[in-house]
Amino acid sequence: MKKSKIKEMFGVEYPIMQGAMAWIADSSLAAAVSNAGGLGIIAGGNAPADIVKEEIRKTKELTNKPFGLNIMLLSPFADDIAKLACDEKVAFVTTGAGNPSKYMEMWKAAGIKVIPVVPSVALAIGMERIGADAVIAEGLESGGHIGKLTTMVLTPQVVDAVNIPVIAAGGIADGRGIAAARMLGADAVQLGTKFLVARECTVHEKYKEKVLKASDIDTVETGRCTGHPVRVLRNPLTRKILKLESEMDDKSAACEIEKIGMGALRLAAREGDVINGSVMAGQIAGMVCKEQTAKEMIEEMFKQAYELLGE
Ligand code: TUI
Repeated sequence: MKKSKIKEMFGVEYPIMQGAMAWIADSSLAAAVSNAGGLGIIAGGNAPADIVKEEIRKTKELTNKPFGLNIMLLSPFADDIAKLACDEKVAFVTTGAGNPSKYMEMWKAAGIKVIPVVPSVALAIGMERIGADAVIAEGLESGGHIGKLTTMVLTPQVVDAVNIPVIAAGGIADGRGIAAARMLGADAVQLGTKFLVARECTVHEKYKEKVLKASDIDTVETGRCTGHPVRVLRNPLTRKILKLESEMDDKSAACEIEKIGMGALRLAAREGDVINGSVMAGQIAGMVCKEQTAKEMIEEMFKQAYELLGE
């Protein structure tokens, strides 16, 4: 892991990216991760371009290290945020929840590195063909919107299928997970749930508390019927959604659940309503038990990973 193409690509100390968590991953967290030697990311989420631009400007004030911008492709503002990446010349973009092909030419022309999240081998191959610089193989252990394969299964298959670096995501929160990802052929890792409880993460304290207290079996998957399933921590909202899903036909349930959607994430992340809000987190939440700075997290995890890997 001491040798990593992602490290070389961006000139950073550690092959680790912070997950792009909508309503959560802002300038404070992104700059902290980049200043600690990793790669911070600002999440565009569903926010309009002027808000995201402000976060990019703040991040530039807080760090002179490279950082990225995530474009959530289901956002009504995805086109604007995609263009913003070029205007602001961020070091790289990551994409989620869809196929970013239509933006590729524009990003490449602007000299921006492009790193899409891929839930399958087919999409990984397609992304490499149109010029992606790396891909993120994100397993269903992750929080938020998820695909159908686990990190353990997806990572090595994507690694075998493409020649660009593969970043493993989903279910990683310590040095053992990082070392395991390396064994699967990953060049780097991406962690979201772990960074939720970083001291620099501005998510509501009640959200942090819920992650810190979670056990191994506390996440559930909701919204399969909408075509955009999400992993969240179990709470009264998820009970309501799961009931809708079991009682209604897929189409009517999807309609109801879509209405609850993004608003619920904002409610939990910003207002701290962890009863009626959507507390997105990965299955590894059970192992995320202490608040630390992003720097402490990264240094502790890599010390362990390098020991295990004998590096
Ligand atoms: O995007 C994520 N995680 C997210 S997005 C999000 S906001 C949201 N909230 C409610 C419903 C939907 C979104 C919260 N968490 N992770 C990356 C990711 N991308 N996971 C899975 C995918 C994905 C799925 C299908 C990427 C590409 C894809 O391609 C389909 C196609 O069009 O080929």
